[in-house]
Amino acid sequence: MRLQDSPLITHLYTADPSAHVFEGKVYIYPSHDRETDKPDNDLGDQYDMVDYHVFSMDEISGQVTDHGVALAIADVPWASKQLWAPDAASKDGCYYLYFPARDRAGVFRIGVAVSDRPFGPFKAEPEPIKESYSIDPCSFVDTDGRAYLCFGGLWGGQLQNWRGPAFDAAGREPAGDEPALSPRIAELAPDMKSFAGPVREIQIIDEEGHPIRADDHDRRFFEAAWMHKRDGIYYFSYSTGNTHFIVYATSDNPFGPFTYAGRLLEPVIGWTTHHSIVEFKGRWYLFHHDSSLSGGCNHLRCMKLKEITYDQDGRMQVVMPTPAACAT
Ligand code: FUB
Repeated sequence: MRLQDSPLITHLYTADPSAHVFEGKVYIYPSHDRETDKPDNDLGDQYDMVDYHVFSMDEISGQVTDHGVALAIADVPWASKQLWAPDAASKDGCYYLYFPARDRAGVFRIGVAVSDRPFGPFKAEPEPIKESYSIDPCSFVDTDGRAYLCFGGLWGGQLQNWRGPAFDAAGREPAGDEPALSPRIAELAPDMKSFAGPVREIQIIDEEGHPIRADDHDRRFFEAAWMHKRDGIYYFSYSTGNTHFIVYATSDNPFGPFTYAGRLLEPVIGWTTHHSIVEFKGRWYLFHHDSSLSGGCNHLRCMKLKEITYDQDGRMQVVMPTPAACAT
């Protein structure tokens, strides 16, 4: 079976799909894009989302069920605007939705909301996760049961404002041969609602062990962190932002360092690119988005699905689908 290159759903605009297998189904936790009159700028004001829907599939290529609004910004006591890319995790029969939003001071923080069902509705905690900041949370539960939250994103995602212990409104990206900004990781406490340890930087290095440079735009981290594990190898994948690639790096430790390993996805229609990787029934899949459904509007995106294969050395390759009209 070759997957079709068509949007998973067309009745809503959706982006940043984080996929997980819960209770034998694939659940997808995307951003819910909407029309807005906000200006399209490098800070991402046009990504002015106000709620999340959760989707599920019993089978890959099967029907996609929309479970409706799982969380609305009006029900998040600390948030002011911009519900950006979320993720979810499960532990002991509870489900945790991790999401970034700007607080009342305009600073991105990461919140958590809880439900006893994978599709919600979720109830938000009254405050964001202490010591969290920036955007694009990715939860990763290891085979030993320890759970982690990776996060971070440049420009509108404000990672450049966190080069010290506090938010610095004048913070700038490093430049030239300085090390690029690193994504962040913290271990989650047993309650899944707080950090058990300090926020650490995930170092991404090249084949020679040098940190990826700030001016290496084809390989440096920008946003859209995702972590998964296969055959004992930790894979950390991410968007390179203004060069629009999804790339990945590997390590033997979730804290890194991760060695750059290659490119997964070429630029798609639209400025942003963001993905997740999940195993379902023995096969691996890439969920991602592009802006094809809106004819290329950057902030009106649609979720798509592709298969991933691994070679004998664990290198990943995305199987590009046949055009929709020809797919069998
Ligand atoms: O959807 C809003 C933002 O766009 C996400 O947080 C980024 O990863 C980018 O996809």
